Amino acid sequence: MEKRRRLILALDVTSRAEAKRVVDLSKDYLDAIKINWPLILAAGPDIITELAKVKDVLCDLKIADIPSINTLIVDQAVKRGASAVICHGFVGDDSVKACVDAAKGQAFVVTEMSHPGGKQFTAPVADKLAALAKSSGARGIVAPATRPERIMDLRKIIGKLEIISPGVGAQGGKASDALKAGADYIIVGRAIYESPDPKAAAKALADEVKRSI
Ligand code: 3DU
Repeated sequence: MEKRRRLILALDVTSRAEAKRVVDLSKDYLDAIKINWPLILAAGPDIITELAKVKDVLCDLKIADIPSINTLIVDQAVKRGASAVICHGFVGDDSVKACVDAAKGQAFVVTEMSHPGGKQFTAPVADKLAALAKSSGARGIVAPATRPERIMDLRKIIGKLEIISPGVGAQGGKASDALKAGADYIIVGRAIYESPDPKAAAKALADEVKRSI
């Protein structure tokens, strides 16, 4: 995943045709495409391979199982062309290590989640989850654009690891705030794919990124 445009599209649409439409319109402004269960279940896992021909694909499966199953899940994603995966850390260091090993280091660990409920269980242990990402050899963490002050806190724990940050747009976070707080990439879904003009929406975000870094 190159680090040029700093924008990752969260492609949470539920048809192959819509996925293709949004990607065609926005691809010039993206470093990667993040896909999650809605699109994988709707279009089938080969969508990973198809999208990987256009951009790096980050598989946001929020993997949270025992180590042996985590390995199987990541192997399947990588076999289909995923460049990186996202896993949960609350399942413990052995489970995270299984993801990191299977992804050859290209794994991101979820810390404090960006939605209001993220404060309930993930926020109190987010610092530990970030430390776990670091000790496991993960590439980085997922941290909330809705709470830029937490991005700053978590950065102190992870050092040079990367921060990818969802919560911009539909969830109320601002790209510029997240980037200024130390995020390496912003993750944006609805603000692009639900826009009447996804190309203009992606360009506006790309312009905001340029002004913020
Ligand atoms: O709110 P948006 O439509 O921009 O989508 C956000 C994406 O980021 C979505 O795919 C969701 O699964 C993911 N995500 C969060 O929103 C919050 C997290 O803490 C972690 C991932």
